[in-house]
Amino acid sequence: MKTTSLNNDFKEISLNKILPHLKTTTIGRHFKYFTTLDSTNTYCKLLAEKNCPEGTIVISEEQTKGRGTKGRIWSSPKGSGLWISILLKPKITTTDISKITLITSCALYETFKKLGINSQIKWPNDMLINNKKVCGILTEANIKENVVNYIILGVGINVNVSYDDFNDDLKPKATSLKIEANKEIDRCYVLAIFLNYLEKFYNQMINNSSLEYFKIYKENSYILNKTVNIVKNNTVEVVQVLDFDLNGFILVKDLNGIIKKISSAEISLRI
Ligand code: BT5
Repeated sequence: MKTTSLNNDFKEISLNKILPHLKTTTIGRHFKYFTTLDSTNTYCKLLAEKNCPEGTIVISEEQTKGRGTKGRIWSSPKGSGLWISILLKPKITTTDISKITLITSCALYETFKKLGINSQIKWPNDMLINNKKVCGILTEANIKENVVNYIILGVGINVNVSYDDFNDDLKPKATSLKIEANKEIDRCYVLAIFLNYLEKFYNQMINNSSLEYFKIYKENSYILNKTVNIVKNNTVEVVQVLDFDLNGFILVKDLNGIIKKISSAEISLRI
């Protein structure tokens, strides 16, 4: 771990404050900490190419080029969020990649619940509190010959981000744990609890031992049974969300009563 002394007014993330709460055997056991990075996902990919072990976590106090999906920007102000990437090497096929995002949502849901905060899972990769986005997930897979080589799981959690830290575009639609709980939250504790749940659901997923996570996913979905707009190639269609499957598809019914399966890769969702 890089031990840089910071002259800032935030409490920096340190392994010493994480370890007392961390119960995992693999995830988070190799820890790379930075004060600034362009993107933790980009750096984690370099580590993956150098054959770093599964569970390696990259954390940065700020990101200068934090990324969302589809080339979008992820705002990552200094010292107030958890901007992290985790290297995973599951033995899964490409059809199972979206399960990683699914279990991550459930781990985040359980983490926030433990803090006394009720959240909702917005398919495919957002967490909401009181209808505002608190967290985003960016799952990037390296695939060779249809087999998953490794996955970089990027997670951005607005922990102590203040309202004023959000730009005008984000102010109406983003929130943080601090805003919702009305108090400063210990980032190290949040991180450890999240990694504990993540490893639990990850093991359930790769061992096929339980579908507990899928139950949590459905019970706390923001879009299940709702009418939503799906945007595809600049056309908007109104549909009702009927169900999810484990491979990241939603089952929807259109206005003509026709039922179809849709993947997040094909569309954007508007509610
Ligand atoms: C996501 O994309 O939500 C995935 C975000 C993943 C960020 C993590 S941080 C660590 C790791 N390293 C990275 O470089 N990335 C990952 P998407 O669903 O495409 O949402 C992007 C949209 O969310 C933006 O277009 C904004 O509207 C909104 N947004 C940006 N920053 C936000 C923030 N801090 N809080 C809430 N919403 C935000």
